[in-house]
Amino acid sequence: MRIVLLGAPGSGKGTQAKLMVERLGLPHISTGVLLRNAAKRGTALGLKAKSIIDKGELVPDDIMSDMIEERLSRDDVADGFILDGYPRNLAQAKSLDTMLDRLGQSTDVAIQIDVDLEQVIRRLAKRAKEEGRADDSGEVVRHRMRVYHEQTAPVIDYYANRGLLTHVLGDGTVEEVLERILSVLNMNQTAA
Ligand code: B4P
Repeated sequence: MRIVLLGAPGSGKGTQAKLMVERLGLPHISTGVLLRNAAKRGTALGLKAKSIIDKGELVPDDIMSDMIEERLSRDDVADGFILDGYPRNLAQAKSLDTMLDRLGQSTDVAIQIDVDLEQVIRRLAKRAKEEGRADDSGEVVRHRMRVYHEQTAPVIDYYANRGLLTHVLGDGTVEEVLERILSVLNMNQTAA
């Protein structure tokens, strides 16, 4: 199963993807994690990405498509994946389809996790205190939300128009949200 997780920053994509790995046995591909790991390693790409992430901007599409193409070409994703944080704009959505097409694959479902703005701002403020991520505080969060509404939100319609979109309410505990996701995937029997 090839799953794309969509949602605003702080909606729970990364949190849910980690739990879904245990339940579904699929690899988790997070572009945020790939970028932060590259930054920690101090590669030229990682350092460039860090300066962009810390401002709340999107990393350029060509960097992201190279990164995703390399990751999707590995053997462990042959039977599926949970993609978290990509695509983040329409160009990336089209690019993903082209890449999957070349591999003889396609997206099976896109899950949009819906959470209201106040709640995501509260969650990111809490994470800023706990983990010190530079992009989780103050004006940078507000900018990330603007970028999300302008560039990422249109991706929801892209998948809706292809009949692949399902919405899940992201309010409540992480376990409640996980059960809703497994339920839309018809996997809730395994969640008991
Ligand atoms: P990401 O790492 O994807 O950051 P994120 O959107 O904040 O999501 P994340 O998965 O970390 O957090 P979650 O909502 O699970 O991206 C970071 C940056 O990288 C982007 O801004 C961009 O600059 C760059 N980037 C990444 N992909 C890119 C792309 N494709 N193109 C260009 N640039 C790209 O969790 C947030 C917090 O909420 C956590 O503290 C969690 O514990 C909490 N939480 C989650 N669910 C909860 C619940 N139910 N209740 C209470 N708290 C909850």
